[in-house]
Amino acid sequence: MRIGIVCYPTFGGSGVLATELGKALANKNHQVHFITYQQPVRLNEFNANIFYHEVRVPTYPLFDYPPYETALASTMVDVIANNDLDLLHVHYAIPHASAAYMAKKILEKQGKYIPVITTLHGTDITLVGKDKTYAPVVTFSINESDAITAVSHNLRTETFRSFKIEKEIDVIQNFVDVNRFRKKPIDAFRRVIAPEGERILLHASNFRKVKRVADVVKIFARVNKEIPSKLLLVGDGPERPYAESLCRELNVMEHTRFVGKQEQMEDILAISDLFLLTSEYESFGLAALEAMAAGIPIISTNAGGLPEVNISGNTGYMSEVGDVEDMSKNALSILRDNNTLLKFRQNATTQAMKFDIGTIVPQYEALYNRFL
Ligand code: GMT
Repeated sequence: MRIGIVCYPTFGGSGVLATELGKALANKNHQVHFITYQQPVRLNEFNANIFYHEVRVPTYPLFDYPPYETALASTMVDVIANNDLDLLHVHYAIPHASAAYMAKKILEKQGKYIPVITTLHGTDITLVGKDKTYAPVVTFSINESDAITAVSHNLRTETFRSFKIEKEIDVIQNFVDVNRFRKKPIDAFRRVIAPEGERILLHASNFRKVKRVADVVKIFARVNKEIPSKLLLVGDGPERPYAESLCRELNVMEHTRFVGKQEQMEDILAISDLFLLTSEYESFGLAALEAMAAGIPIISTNAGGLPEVNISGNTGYMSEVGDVEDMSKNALSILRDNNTLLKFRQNATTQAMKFDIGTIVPQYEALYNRFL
C-alpha cells in the first residue's frame, strides 16, 4: 500500500506513535509518505520505503498568522496526486482532519478518491478540540473522515461524550516494540546518575500543565527522605521553570537532573527503576507503556485511559489525581526491597507485551484494507 501519514513532528505522544507506525509499516513493505512541517523526531533512520515531504508555509507581510492549514492541504494534494497514494492517515484532529477534508475534496474534483483515516490521540478531543473556538470544525472533519480511530476505550467514550459523532470509532490502542526497549543498562551511565547505587525515578513528558509535573517533584521529595534516590526528568515545556523552583524549595535539586528532550529513551529507561506519571488526563499514556516495555513499574494517576495500561498492584499502582501522599507511599512500597521491585518489573514487561507492535500494527493494516 502507499500510505500518507500526517502528524506533529515533535516529542508529543501522537507524533511518536504516528512515526513508529510509519516505520513499522515501511518494514512490512508498505510505502510510507510522511507529510509534516519538520522531520519527525523518531524518524531517525534510513528506510527505502519511507519518504518525507516538508510542509512549507511562506510568510508574507500581510499575514499575522501564516495559513498553515492551507499549506498543509495543498501539500497533501501534491503528495497524494504525484505519488498515487492509496490512503491518508492523519494523527491528531486539529488541524489535520480538516486539512485532509479539504485535500480530499480538491482531489475528488481531479477524479482521485482518497480515503481519510483520522486517529484521535487525546488533547485534540479532551482539551483543545472541545474548546468552542475549534469544536464545529473538529466535529465536522471527524465526521467526514472515512474511518475514525481512538487510542483507548476511554478516549472513544470521551469523544462520543464531547462531540456529535455520527460514525463508529474503532479503538486501536497505542503500541510499543517490546524488543527495542528490552535493553541492558549501560553501567557507566547508571553510575554517573546514581554513583552510590541509588534508586532512579523517572518522568518523561512535554511538561504541560496536564502532566502535573509538580506532583512528580513532591512525590520524589517524599521518597528521597526515606530511601537514597535520584530523579531524572526528561523533556521540556512550559511547566519546567516551576518544576525547577519546586526542586529548590523542597531541597531535592542536588538529587534531580533535568536532561531535556532525549531521543534515546531506551538507554534512559534501561537504567531507571520507577516511572512516575501524575497526569490529570492521559488518553492512554504511551510514555508509561514504553517504560513498562523496559520493565519499569508505573506509579500513575487513574485518569483517562491509564487503567487500560497500568494494573494497580501488579504493574505498579494508580491513585486519584493529586493524591501525592498515596503515590509516594506506593512508590516506596515498590522500591524498598529488591524482590518486590523485581516482581513488579516482570509484571510490567508481561503487560507491555499485550501492546506489542506485532499485535497492534496489523489492526491498522486491517482497517486500511477495508478501503482498498
Ligand atoms: O500528552 C502528550 O504528551 C502529547 C499528546 C499528543 O497528542 O501528542 O499525547 C497524547 O497521545 C498519546 C499517543 O496516542 C497518548 O499516549 C497520550 O496519553 C496522549 N496525551 C494526553 O491525552 C494528555
